[in-house]
Amino acid sequence: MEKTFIMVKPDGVQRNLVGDIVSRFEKKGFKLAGAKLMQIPNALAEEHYGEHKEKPFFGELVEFITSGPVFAMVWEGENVIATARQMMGQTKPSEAMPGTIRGDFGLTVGKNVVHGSDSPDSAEREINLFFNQDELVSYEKNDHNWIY
Ligand code: DAT
Ligand code: MG
Repeated sequence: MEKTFIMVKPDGVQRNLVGDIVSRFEKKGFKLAGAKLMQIPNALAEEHYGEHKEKPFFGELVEFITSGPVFAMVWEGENVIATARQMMGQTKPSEAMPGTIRGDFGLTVGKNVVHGSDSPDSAEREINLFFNQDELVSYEKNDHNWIY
């Protein structure tokens, strides 16, 4: 089953949105495969956001994502990568639809509450960056046959 990397950013943790965000993915029917509260070291932040290294906002982005604890998660399910991006909403909260995480909780592009992998390649890369294999749990859930 497909997996994706989702992270509540420091603003989301400070604003007490971890529970709501976890709840949205749970209720949708996705399965949690791993989760941890962590402080991102600078090197990991730079690697995670490596694709944006040349952008003018890179320094600000690294500073923000390392500014406080994040809640890192791996979620599993059919089409979870694309569906999670839909549930997050557009990068700019002003363009994110109501009902999405960013649409409901964000006001600025810098502090947009949540990160989610944007493709199968980045999901694999980001899961491996943030989680060791032994931190991911493979298990069966009783609601499986009510969702699939
Ligand atoms: P996303 O997080 O939706 O995948 P992205 O990969 O383009 O968006 O950018 C990563 C993060 O960088 C984004 O969540 C917020 C920040 N960011 C993007 N564009 C920005 C901009 N123009 N000014 C400031 N921060 C920006
Ligand atoms: Mg991105």
